[in-house]
Amino acid sequence: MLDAPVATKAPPRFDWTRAEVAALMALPFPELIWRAQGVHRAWHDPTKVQVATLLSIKTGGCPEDCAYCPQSISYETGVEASRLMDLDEVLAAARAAKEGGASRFCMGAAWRSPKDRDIERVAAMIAGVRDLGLESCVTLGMLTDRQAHTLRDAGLDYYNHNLDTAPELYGNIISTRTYQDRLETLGHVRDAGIAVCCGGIVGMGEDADGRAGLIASLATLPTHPESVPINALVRVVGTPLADAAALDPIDFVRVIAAARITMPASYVRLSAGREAMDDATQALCFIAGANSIFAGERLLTTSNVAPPRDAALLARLGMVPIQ
Ligand code: SAM
Ligand code: DTB
Ligand code: SF4
Repeated sequence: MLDAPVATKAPPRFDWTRAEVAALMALPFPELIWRAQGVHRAWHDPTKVQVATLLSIKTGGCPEDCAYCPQSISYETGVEASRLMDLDEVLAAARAAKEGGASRFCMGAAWRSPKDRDIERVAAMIAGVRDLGLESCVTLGMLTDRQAHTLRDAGLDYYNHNLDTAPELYGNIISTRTYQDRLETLGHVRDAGIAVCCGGIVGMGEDADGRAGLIASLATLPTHPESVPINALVRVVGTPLADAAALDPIDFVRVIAAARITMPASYVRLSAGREAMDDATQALCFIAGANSIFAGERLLTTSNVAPPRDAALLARLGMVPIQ
């Protein structure tokens, strides 16, 4: 287990077993980081980080019951439901994100699945974002094959749809859809030729084996997601997971390292939960192979790291955004 070569670009594997991922994650921390660094440096420039900005284009009132989510109608979280934003407002936010240094603009909607008329409106947003010279990503819930093609025709670069947790834990977190539903949408997105952004959330009460199950599920998809967001649960008052025990930061870094090793070509995104992390933990995540972040005052409904703190951290680490 300990004698992996450093900085060789071995072809990605798609046959990771959960036991292998669990064993990787359980390595002595210096050994795990050494392996993750070897893979990271073979595939990526370790000084560069991709910066994406998020906008909630349709907030709250979601009929799904995801136990972590402040936007579900099932929970009293104080998030006010709103309708789909107008094109002009969305493009103004995209322009501001670009001026703030973002290279990708991600739009999220609190839908179980979009209606066809919603897809037409989102397609116009995607085209507008592309015209600004930004990459686009949307997350709209479950898609049909036809809807995925419409989004691709509008120029969509990435679709975000997370597996969220290990297959056997999914039913504890969400009762209104299945793991198989998620896999089907991911298949439609992939078949339409859109790059896949797919990851999960840790710190929802799962154990190390559950975290290994999530990473093994992602790393055994027929093609690795081009982007793998690893979210640390943002514990929102009113959701069933408001009082979940905080995850040990070292265990979080272990998940990042396992994602990096098993999905070498992918962007591994240090996603939600950064605001509650100290700078040293974030630095360890970058060392373990994270090379993408969400920047900006807000995630979707919750707050994010203040931009000056991000700028100061990247400067201290000598890291620069990918343009
Ligand atoms: N409704 C769509 C869906 O679920 O696919 C798109 C929006 S949904 C808010 C996007 C992702 O945000 C979820 O899959 C989940 O991984 C993440 N997320 C939501 N609430 C979160 C929280 N409290 N902490 C961390 N991640 C969260
Ligand atoms: C993802 O994996 N994380 C982002 C993005 N994809 C859409 C969303 C995080 C949301 C955190 C809770 C909120 O702000 O509502
Ligand atoms: Fe709805 Fe997405 Fe939140 Fe689940 S995660 S409640 S599907 S907005």
